[in-house]
Amino acid sequence: VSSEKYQVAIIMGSDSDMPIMNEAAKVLDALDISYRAFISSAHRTPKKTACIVQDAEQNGAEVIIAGAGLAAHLPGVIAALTVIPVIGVPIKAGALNGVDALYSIVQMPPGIPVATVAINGGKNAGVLAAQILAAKYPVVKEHLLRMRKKAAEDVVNKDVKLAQLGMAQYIKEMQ
Ligand code: RP5
Repeated sequence: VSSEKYQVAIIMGSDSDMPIMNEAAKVLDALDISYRAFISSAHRTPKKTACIVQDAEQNGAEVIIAGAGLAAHLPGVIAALTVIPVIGVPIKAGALNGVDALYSIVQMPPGIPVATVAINGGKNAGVLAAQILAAKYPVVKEHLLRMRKKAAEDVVNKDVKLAQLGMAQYIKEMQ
């Protein structure tokens, strides 16, 4: 157990999950939210997973983002060990392309929820974690509102560009 405080724990089942989980980390970085990232597997290192949850509790984590692929039990096992809200990210891997992980993560028994985002939905996991924190931290809420405004402006600007260029030229410029 470390002693550095952080607001969010990001836990992934394998380093192969990292590119997707990094999308969550990027959102937290952009919103100035502190986090610590871990690799641990519900199946391969169950005891280490329990120690990481203990680390998160002791160091003040207020949200946990957990991602795994295949028979993805990591988010559910973590949720069983704590009442810190857990956001689950089903990772696309293997023959079933993430549908196995989605079902494993979303179909939790009553009483032990995991807030499940889309397959490979790392970015939304970061945004949802921030929204949970925004209920307590006004500065996070301000950052989120600014991010939403920018996303809306981007759509408006794209529509203006489409009106100016027409579709054929717009697509050419996208390539
Ligand atoms: C899961 O198995 C991991 O979360 C990962 O998505 C998948 C494959 O793991 P590796 O074989 O790449 O380590 O436990």
